[in-house]
Amino acid sequence: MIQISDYLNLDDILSDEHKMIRESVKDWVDREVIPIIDDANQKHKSPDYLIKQMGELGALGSFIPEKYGGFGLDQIAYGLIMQELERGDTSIRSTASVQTSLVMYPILEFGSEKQKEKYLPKLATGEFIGAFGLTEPNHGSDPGNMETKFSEKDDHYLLNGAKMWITNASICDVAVVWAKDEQGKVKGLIVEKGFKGFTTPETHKKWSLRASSTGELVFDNVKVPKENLLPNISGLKGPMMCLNSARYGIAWGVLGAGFDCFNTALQYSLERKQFRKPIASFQLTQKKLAEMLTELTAGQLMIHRVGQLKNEDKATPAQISMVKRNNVNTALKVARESRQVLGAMGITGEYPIMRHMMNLESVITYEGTHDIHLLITGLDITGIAAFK
Ligand code: TGC
Ligand code: FAD
Repeated sequence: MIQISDYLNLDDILSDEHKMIRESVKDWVDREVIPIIDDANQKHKSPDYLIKQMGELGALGSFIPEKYGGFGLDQIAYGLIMQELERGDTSIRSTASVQTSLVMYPILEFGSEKQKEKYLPKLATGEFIGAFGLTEPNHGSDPGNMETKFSEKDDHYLLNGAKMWITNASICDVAVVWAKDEQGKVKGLIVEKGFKGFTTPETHKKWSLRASSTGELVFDNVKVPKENLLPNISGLKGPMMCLNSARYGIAWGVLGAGFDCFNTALQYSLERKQFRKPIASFQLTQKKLAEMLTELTAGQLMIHRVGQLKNEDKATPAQISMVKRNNVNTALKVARESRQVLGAMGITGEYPIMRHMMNLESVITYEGTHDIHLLITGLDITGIAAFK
């Protein structure tokens, strides 16, 4: 079977450790994810039992220091893990993204020593499942206007409000929740399953990310112990710093989905005959295949470079926005083109393309929409914010 996923020999600039990590995640995805994932999507059911296996694999908290149960790997390794997971399904990568970049990262960066010791090791093994609450029913692209708030009361805080579209809401043990204090400053709180007044209704009937659980986080006078406030951050830059890390991982991840679509289309086009010839022999099919591989390869080059910058702590939020936007858009276009190459077969669960395509319709919206990322690039170029 022909598989092209490294046209410019980027493997030459990876270390042996990078390649070994990628191969072990790839083997796990082939063994545990591929055989069950179409059924999970068809049945709209998240395969939660895989989360502990991801912990054993090192896919949760890959760049978190070993002393907190993480694996101390670099940013390229994190990206390669995301790429292989999303080759399996976006829902699997989403869980690893949220756990690593949106839950473990803020606890590591902004948490107290006690919080790090309490939560990080259990999040790394998958014993705890995490969620990240920023988006609200009335505030998606403009989280700065959030309405969820907390006030001080004796030895605790009282939290009120609601978050919506939250990955793993209904199965989470801990949620990092962003809310405004009495002075209107955005702060992070760790809310645990079982706190009175904290409910997590599931969102049903999605046509995208059907193997991922999505829901709400609802806070009705929830008493949050004062020790659960993240002490070392104040302001919207807290959640935005988490998003920089998650958006970076997404820009790698979607290439996994994109290459899976491309390789499926390539293989099918070599085997499928019409007019007594393989459809791969027609110029219009070759145009599709050549353009898909060119765009995916350009995306790989971009994210490898941003990964190098990130390893040196030099990647800017705007550079990450550019590559998130570009690579998600590329993967989605590749999925749509690949679907056409397969004709009617492309709409079935026999092949992964339609599933990836539907998933990528979420990815182009979450973690900042396609247009918001364009406006972030526009702001970086001109110095003028066009989104307000
Ligand atoms: P603005 O006035 O520009 O900034 C407010 C403060 O935040 C700082 N900041 C950043 N800091 C670090 N990294 C970034 N990327 C930052 N962006 C902004 C900024 O410097 C400022 O700091 P300070 O100290 O001066 O106060 O904020 P704004 O209200 O104008 O909004 C800007 C905008 C639109 C770019 C931003 O809010 C945005 O990116 N909106 C999109 C929202 C979003 O991405 N939501 C994602 C929710 S989580 C999710 O989708 C998870 S999906 C998970 C999965 O399943 O994989
Ligand atoms: P809106 O902000 O209402 O935008 C609607 C449209 O208006 C978009 O096209 C947008 O680009 C456009 N628009 C908005 N403002 C402007 C402007 N100034 N200029 C030009 N156009 C503009 N959030 C979390 O906090 N945690 C999660 O775990 C999480 N998981 C998610 C999982 C899934 C499956 C999905 C679909 C979403 C998830 N989200 C999560 C929410 C996601 O981050 C938001 O959906 C996203 O930020 C966009 O917000 P919105 O849907 O409210 O769209």
